[in-house]
Amino acid sequence: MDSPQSSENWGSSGIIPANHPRRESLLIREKLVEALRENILTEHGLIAHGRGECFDYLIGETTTPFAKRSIEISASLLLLAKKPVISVNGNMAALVPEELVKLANEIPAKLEVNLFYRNEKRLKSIKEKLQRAGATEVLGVEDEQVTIPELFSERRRVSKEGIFSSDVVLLALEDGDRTEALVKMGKKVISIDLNPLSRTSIFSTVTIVDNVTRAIPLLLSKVKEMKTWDRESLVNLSKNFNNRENIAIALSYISERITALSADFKGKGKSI
Ligand code: PTJ
Repeated sequence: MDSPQSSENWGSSGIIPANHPRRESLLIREKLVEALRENILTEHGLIAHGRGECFDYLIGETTTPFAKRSIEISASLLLLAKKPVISVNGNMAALVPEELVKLANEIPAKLEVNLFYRNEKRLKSIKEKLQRAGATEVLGVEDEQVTIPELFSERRRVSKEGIFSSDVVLLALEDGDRTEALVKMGKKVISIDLNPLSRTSIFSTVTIVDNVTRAIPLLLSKVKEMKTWDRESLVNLSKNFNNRENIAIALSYISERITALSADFKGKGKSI
C-alpha cells in the first residue's frame, strides 16, 4: 500500500491530499511550479495559467461541443497540411510534453520551440524536455533562424525550416501579435486558448477554446481516427467553418451557462 505521503497520493510537494476536491487543478499547478524550477516555464507563465484557470471555470472545466468541433476541424487542417508545425512554449512543454511528441509523430508535423520570454537556457531546457518525451527532432534552438516581418517581440525569431516555411501552425498560450503576423504571412493558425476574447483567439484561423491538457490528447485521438479519411472528406469538413462564429458560440455558451447557474442559486440558502 502507498504511504499516505507518497508523491502519487499527495502531489510532488507532499501537501495535496488524494481526496482534495480541486486535486486535478492543484496537481497541474505543481507541474508548472516544477517546470519553473527546471527553467522550462517563465514566471509569467504562472500568471498566464491563472488567467486560463478562470476561463476554464466559466466553461465548466470540460471540453464543450463547440471545442470538439474545432478540434475535429483542426485535425483535418493538420492532416491536409504540407508543412505542419507545432509551436511549443514553456507552458505547453510543462503540461503536455509526451502528448505533443505523439501528436507530432502521428500527423506527422515538426516540433519547434518558440518563446515570448526567450533565453538560451529555456530554449535548451524545453528542447531537452521534448527529447526526454521521445522527440527526435526539435527545431527553433540550434537550427537556422529567420525573422517574421513586422513583429518586434522575441517570438519573431522562427526556424527557417519550421514555422517560417510552414503552411499550418498549431500553437497555444500565444500572443495575438504573432498570430496576426502568421496569418498575414498566409499561414493557417490553429490556437488553443481558454479565453475566447484574447487577440490570439480572434485572429486565428481556428480557435480551440479549451485547456491544452484536454485539447491536445483529444486532438491526438482525432488525428489517429481521421488519418484513414480520404482527402475530399477532410476538405469538406472545414468548408463552412467560420472562426468569428465559433468565438460568438463560445461567448454565448459562457453567458448562457452563467445565467443558468445564477438561476440555480436564486432563492436558495438562508440569510445570515
Ligand atoms: O513560454 P513563453 O516565454 O513563450 O511565455 C508564454 C506566456 C504564456 C507567458 C505568454 O505567451 C503570455 O504572456 O501569454 P498570455 O498573453 O498571458 O496569454 C495566455 C492565454 O492562454 C490566455 O488567454 C489564457 O487564458 C490562456 N491559457 C492559460 N492557460 C491555458 C490557456 N489556454 C489553454 N490551456 C491552458 N492551460
